[in-house]
Amino acid sequence: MIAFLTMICMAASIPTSDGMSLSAFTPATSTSFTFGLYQHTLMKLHRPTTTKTNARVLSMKIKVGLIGLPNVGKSTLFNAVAQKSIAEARNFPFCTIEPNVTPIPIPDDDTNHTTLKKLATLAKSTNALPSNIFLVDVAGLVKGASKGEGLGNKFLATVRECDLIVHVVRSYIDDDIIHVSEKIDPVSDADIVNLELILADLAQVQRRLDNSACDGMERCVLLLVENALENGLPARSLNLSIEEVNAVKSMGLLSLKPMIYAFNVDEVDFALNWSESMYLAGECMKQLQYCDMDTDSCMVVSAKLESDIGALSSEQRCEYLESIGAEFRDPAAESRLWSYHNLPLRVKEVLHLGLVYTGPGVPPERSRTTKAHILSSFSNNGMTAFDLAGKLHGDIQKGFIRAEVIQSQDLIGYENYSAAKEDGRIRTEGKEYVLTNGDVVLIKWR
Ligand SMILES: Nc1nc2c(ncn2[C@@H]2O[C@H](COP(=O)(O)OP(=O)(O)O)[C@@H](O)[C@H]2O)c(=O)[nH]1
Ligand SMILES: [Mg+2]
Repeated sequence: MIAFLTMICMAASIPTSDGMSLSAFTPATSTSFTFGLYQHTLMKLHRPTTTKTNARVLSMKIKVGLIGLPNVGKSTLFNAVAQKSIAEARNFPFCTIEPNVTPIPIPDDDTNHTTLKKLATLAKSTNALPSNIFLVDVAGLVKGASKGEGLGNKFLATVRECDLIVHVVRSYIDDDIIHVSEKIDPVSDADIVNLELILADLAQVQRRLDNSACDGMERCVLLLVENALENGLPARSLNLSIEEVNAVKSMGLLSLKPMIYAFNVDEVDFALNWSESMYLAGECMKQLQYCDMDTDSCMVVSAKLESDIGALSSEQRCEYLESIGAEFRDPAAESRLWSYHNLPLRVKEVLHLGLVYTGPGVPPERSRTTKAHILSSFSNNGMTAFDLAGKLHGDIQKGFIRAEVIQSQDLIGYENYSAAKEDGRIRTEGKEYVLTNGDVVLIKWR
């Protein structure tokens, strides 16, 4: 049980949760960097006082890149999540997407689109459209990618466009699947990838600093970033403010992007020992040299199992899981295992995303769609009712009169929108109103 991660933790002297105490471990270092924790502390002490922790400037279309060494299971995980996500949200609006990019609906909460479904029922909508993030299956990275090895530059350019990185780490044993360094070692694998990201950023930052056009806030931030990178620290560990992130935004710095490690374990570790695997994945993460424990997080996935049985119905999956000894009497607990559900939830949490809804309150003859929209609390200091009007239609924004607002959980308690209105539960807000997670908004326009 817990075959692989236990093995790694043993090698790394990490006590497993059942109390094993283990042998010495010297992490494989592939660089002459010193791990500059003291330097890091000093840098933090000298930061300007305007710093806002973990600021993110997100693109309109949120992209999540799957990265990792070849054969770790990125494409398998991508397919598992894509096939299930598309099956879960059949009534997608049609959208043309490039190959290897798939939309994934963001769940409302830890249940699956329950709020959206309830709102759609209340509004008698025929369409319930979830909001999506986009998962990108990036080509495998190899050592030397920062200098153009493998698909180096193409790989890095794709990742630069992403808002968040899911770093897939091979933690399954299968002698039939080749490993690029012929040895399975999640800690060393993840460090190879992280180091390439740091080296690629360092080269890019130094090129930019050599340019005399780089001045003011941009130069200040890049000097800070250069210092961090030279000490083996990802740029995200600097906790840059919105203004600072904006000053270097166009560079798409790789190590500035938040990272979720996805430890790809085998089906036994996943289905039978999920909690233990999660604990061990966290312990593995602590062994990583180029990781920021304050901002990075981890999850456990089983790409092959998820791709093999992910598209089955919940009952069929439970049957299968029972056949290998795992029991999920509660289907909700079972559905929470899977990456198609967990991954967007983690992304939502890490990027501090919320959801707002439109549709209920619009007369059915005008629209029969209830739609969720992503609310990013870090973008542009929060989305206003006016911004949302612009997302719906240019004319709606131009003719904006006022917004009617009610919290979704409050509205769900009523039979319909009119009943909530008669009960005085609907507030009137102006253009400047900053939306909060769970708001249901009806824009009145001329
Ligand atoms: N045994 C096992 N094989 C896996 C797992 N995930 C991926 N593979 C296999 O590893 C090979 C490479 O997977 P792929 O997803 O293409 O890797 P990528 O290069 O990271 O995209 C395929 O033959 C997969 O079936 C896993 O969790 N367990
Ligand atoms: Mg692949």
